[in-house]
Amino acid sequence: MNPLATELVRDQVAAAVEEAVARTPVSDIHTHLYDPAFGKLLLWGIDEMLTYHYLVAEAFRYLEVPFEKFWALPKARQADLIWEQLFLKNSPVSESCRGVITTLNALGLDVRKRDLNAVRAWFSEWEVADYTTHCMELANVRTICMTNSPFDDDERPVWDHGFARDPRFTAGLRIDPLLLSWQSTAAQLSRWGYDVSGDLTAHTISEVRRFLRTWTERMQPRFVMVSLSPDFEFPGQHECAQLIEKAVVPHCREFGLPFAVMPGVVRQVNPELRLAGDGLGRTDLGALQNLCAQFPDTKFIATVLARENQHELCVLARKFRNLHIFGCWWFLNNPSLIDEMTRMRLELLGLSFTPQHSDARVLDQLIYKWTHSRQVISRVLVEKYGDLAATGWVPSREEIQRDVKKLFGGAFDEFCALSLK
Ligand code: FIX
Ligand code: ZN
Repeated sequence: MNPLATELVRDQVAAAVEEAVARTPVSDIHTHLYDPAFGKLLLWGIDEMLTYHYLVAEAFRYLEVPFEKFWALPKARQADLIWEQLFLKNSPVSESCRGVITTLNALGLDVRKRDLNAVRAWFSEWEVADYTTHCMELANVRTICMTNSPFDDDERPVWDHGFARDPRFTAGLRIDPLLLSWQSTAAQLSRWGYDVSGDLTAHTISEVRRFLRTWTERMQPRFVMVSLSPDFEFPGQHECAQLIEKAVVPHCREFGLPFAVMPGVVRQVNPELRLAGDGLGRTDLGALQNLCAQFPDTKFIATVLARENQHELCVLARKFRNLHIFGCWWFLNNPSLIDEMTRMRLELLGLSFTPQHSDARVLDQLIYKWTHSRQVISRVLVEKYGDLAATGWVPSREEIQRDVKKLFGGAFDEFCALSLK
């Protein structure tokens, strides 16, 4: 093709990609949001956005208030302090701060005024049910996967009591305490009527499986999920590895559910920051490789927290069709890193991965997390399709739409439906 024709084709391809990325609804496969039936557990509104733990960590870069004094304040006063430091005294250029502004702007608020009380007044007019639909429409999110823990004392009673499910919210059965602090969890399971002992005897394992079965039947989750520290080992004699091998993997196989692993988090590096106090470390992905190799008929989905692990994670996914990788998790959810990771994943895995999840903890964050991610994903795809088009393989609008659907949930659904027999 001559250079002018190439340029024209690139423009057409770019327009088709931008349209497909903007218009394709996304299935958000990992969030900390809740079906509105969970009441106060579904966080939303300006004060929740401002006190998001990402912003708390950033505010303490500037704040001179002692930690205990900050935590003793009512949420609105904490939000005032964060607003003052991160938005008024400094420009909100960080990704989390920009996110608040993107969200307010998309909601139609005039951010130029920098008037927090006017923003609060606007939010006070909303009912949560309508607002949920409004945010999902603005973010163009089709389904939201929750993080559901039977060990959460606020959440468990809602499941015990039962509720009419909102079909837009799917569940993810989260089991960190079971795998990461077995001794105290065993005591908890005993109190709930499971006949378990501290030792992982065959009987205890069968009771753990009964626990997993009960909660799987109750929640109907899309997967069973755990976050892991960077030094997680598999196989091993440690309780975590033993429980994975003897209870979780067989359970996932029985129910045809993927086991979602999220290695790399170092919890409570600075406990004074509470939820904002977690850090990260580089994981030895040999453990994940062993899981995939030892259980070829079990599905694993993975997102890993350290940037340094991303290339080897892609290579691992090339080796194991029972591994699906997803998202740019937490400290990776920044445009420069989403760009780098999405590029690398497309180059190594084609369309067989899920580029992003939101990890939203506050409903409104769906808007910015997906707006920002869509911008980056679109930019990377424009380049990739443009390079293809230059060879003469010009992707049609339909092909682009098909591919974007895969990236926004289709590939994940296909992976879940895949037969590994
Ligand atoms: O473990 C997780 O699912 C993490 O995403 C959270 O614990 C973390 O606090 C978070 O919100 C990250 O985005
Ligand atoms: Zn999360």
